[in-house]
Amino acid sequence: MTDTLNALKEAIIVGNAPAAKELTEKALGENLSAKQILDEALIPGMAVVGEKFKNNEYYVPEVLIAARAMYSALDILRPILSKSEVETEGTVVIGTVKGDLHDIGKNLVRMMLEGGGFRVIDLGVDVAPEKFVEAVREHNAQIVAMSALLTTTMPSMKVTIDTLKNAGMREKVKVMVGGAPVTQAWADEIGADGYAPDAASAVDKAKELVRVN
Ligand code: B1M
Repeated sequence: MTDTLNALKEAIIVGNAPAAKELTEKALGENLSAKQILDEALIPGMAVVGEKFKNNEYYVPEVLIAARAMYSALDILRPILSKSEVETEGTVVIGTVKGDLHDIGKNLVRMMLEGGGFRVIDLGVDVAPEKFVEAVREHNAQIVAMSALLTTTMPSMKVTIDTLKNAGMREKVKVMVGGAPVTQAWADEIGADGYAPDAASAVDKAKELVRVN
């Protein structure tokens, strides 16, 4: 890893937003790709924050400050990651499920999907099953993408699938799920069409799903 990426990772860990912004610009100036900056500095930085939170070295305020630093870097990378050179692959409705306020991973997936050529309708966080269904109908989406970070909110994914079924729309849309506690086994159990462990593979999975539509 380069010195700049190392320093950027550190800026995320300590929650220094101005430094994160400056170092992201510096890394781009050194011709590092947006994806490399994301994969080698931002995501590993947030992973350290997660570990510290888990070990009670960090509490909620420190985590929020780190997340703010991550966003100040992401704001710079977003237009680059989202720059699409291909025709729209399809429309994806994305959101974090009901009861869940975590959105950093979901936002990364959204950005990568946009970068991969999808039109993305982002419903935000704490999205009720009915809202997903409404948005799929309104935007004629090919994929509904749900993120969950809490084991307690994962069941809302299944409720959303059931709500799609009850609305007679299950056959019209592919369902993709992800988030730290989500697994392929969970996706199979609830009858989702696809699972992706990270933002980059979410794009591959979404492309695969629209191809078999
Ligand atoms: Co929360 N939190 N949190 N938190 N938080 C976790 C998730 C936790 C694992 C921490 C811990 O205890 N070790 C734990 C969950 C335990 C569990 O259920 N098993 C937890 C808890 C308990 C809580 C609260 C209940 C704490 C409390 O209040 N007591 C509370 C719940 C609030 C709520 O949602 N109702 C809470 C609150 C918060 C903050 C608000 C402080 C903040 C969120 C800020 C925000 O998102 N705007 C926060 C954070 C930041 C975390 C940790 C530290 C980091 C999460 C993160 O952003 N990771 C997290 C610990 C951890 O994960 N190590 C933790 C970085 C992000 C890039 O990764 O989101 O996994 P991730 O996304 C990845 C992949 O999962 C995947 O791609 C992404 C990029 O590669 N992916 C998908 C994600 N969605 C996808 C969808 C796809 C495909 C792939 O297809 C549709």
